[in-house]
Amino acid sequence: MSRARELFPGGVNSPVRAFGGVGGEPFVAVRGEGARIWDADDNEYIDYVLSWGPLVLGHAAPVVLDALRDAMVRGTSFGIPTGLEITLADMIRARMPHVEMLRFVSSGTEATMSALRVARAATGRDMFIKFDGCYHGHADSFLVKAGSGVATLGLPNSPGVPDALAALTLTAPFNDIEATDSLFRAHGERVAAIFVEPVVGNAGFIPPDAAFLPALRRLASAHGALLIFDEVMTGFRVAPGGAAEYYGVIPDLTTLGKVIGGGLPVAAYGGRRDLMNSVSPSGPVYQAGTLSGNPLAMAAGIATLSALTPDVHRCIAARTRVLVEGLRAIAARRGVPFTADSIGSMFGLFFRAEPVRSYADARGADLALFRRFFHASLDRGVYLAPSAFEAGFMSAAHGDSEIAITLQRLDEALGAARG
Ligand code: KE4
Repeated sequence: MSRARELFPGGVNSPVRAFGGVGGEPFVAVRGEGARIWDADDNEYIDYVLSWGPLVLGHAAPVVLDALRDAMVRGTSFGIPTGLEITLADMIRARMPHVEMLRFVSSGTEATMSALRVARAATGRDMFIKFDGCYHGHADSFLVKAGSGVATLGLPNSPGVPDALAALTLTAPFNDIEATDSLFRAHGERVAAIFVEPVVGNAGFIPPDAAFLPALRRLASAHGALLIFDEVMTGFRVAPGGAAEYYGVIPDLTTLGKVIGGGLPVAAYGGRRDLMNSVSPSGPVYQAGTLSGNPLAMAAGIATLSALTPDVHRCIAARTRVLVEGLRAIAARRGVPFTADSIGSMFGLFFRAEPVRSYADARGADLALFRRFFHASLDRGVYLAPSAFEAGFMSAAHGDSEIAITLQRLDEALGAARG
């Protein structure tokens, strides 16, 4: 890591990888296969980070590798339309019919910044509402009370973001309908959109109250604002059709990423056709990308979504539930204040007795115990997200034996962490 620290800020190419939230040094990954990842000292870990969500089939999934081999011999990039992007777009639309038209980009940040630009252009309004602890990538407007690495490192709003721009970002606590309504009462005619992680994965795992997403839909429509679901993390994880299918709430725009690239750089934004037709070259809202729709990335995404059938999804979701129930039982037997939950193949845990409904609740959990638990788990061969403000992910490669081994190891880890 000393060479890495000489080359990259903090020795990493994305902040949360530096273990700032848990202390110590990150391991250096050299290989992944299925549910497992190995470090440079040949230590093996059962992996619940899975590259922060994309690897829903596990590491080096044979179907993905085969698709990449087939694609790469025909060339790695063209910068001109290919059939692969049409195939992947059709697969996304089949699972999310409300994504009538979309644009592929290469990161979730590009997807969310572009969706916000479309919303501001469509409404002629500059402000938007996001929720404390939600993370939508690192575009300037979103680095206000953001989650994920921003929360992990306890950063204030990032320097370099002009106050004038940050002032256009309004924030409310997640699950707080009243606070959201009062923002509209104060600024309604200036609000272009509500931007939300429909299930929060960047302040730890925080599901919405039953009434929350329907209320956001109602408030956005009532005030002429757009509802934008950031499903970069929840898409094809909380349900085959994402959070929109799971909760039956249809946003105007959706952002996607992670799973749709199967581990290669793919993201997308899309939604109502009338809105997406405003994007260049159909309309005046400019957005572009050299490697957007890259054929290798498209091939990996197609292979991943093809393998992620509803039955496979149900199987992964069921095993995720077994893990969460098992963790709850361990904490109860050991008398540790603990809450854990899962939706589909996404899960999270907090060392706190009461359910976590907001970022403030998440911050109130026992973060010191989480840090000790993280390292005790890693020492026993289980790699959880190195931050209390992240979610966990399961893959099709995590079988019953992986879950059983994980529970046994985490039971011992909790015993050690409690001291
Ligand atoms: P990227 O620009 O990192 O591809 O995507 C940004 C993004 C947008 N929206 C949501 C809901 C996201 O979760 C993310 C990125 N997630 C983090 C993990 N919490 C990526 C990991 C990292 O920052 O290294």
